[in-house]
Amino acid sequence: MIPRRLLLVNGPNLNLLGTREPALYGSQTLADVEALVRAAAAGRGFEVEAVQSNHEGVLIDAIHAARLTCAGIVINPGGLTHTSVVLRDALSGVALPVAEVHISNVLEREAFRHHSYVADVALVHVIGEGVGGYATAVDRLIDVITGQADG
Ligand code: CA2
Repeated sequence: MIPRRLLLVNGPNLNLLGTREPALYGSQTLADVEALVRAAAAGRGFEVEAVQSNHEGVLIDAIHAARLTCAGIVINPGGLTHTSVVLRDALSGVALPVAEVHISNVLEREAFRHHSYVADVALVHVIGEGVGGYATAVDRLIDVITGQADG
């Protein structure tokens, strides 16, 4: 039986959401993001466990712990997107379906943000849709988990 639970992972600096840089990241807080994700998941009968950390190892431990308790992972790795082989290895190691989310459109920003170490281990990518993109990612990930995805 697949657990009806998702892990939501937010990487470094995303605890600052809603406090600075509203033009890039909007005015909603991390608590707002977590509430949005819980509501989107609840609408599909899923619970959410949420973690945000500024420490790579904390994120990796949470991903490993999800292996037996969650059916999928929604992750905004923050700046680790562009730097972290170890985060990518953790995601690929647990072999759960992954949705990668970016609030801003990284493809229209600096060149160093164009490459994602997570992109090819994720099945769902939602980029540049603002905070609302997390809800889209939840829906599309649950489609994958429940076998409703059309590819
Ligand atoms: O667009 C995204 O969601 C990013 O993952 C956000 C990261 C950035 O390094 C990625 O390239 C794209 C940065 C998160 C920092 O969040 C802040 C929020 C408010 C104020 C300051 C930082």
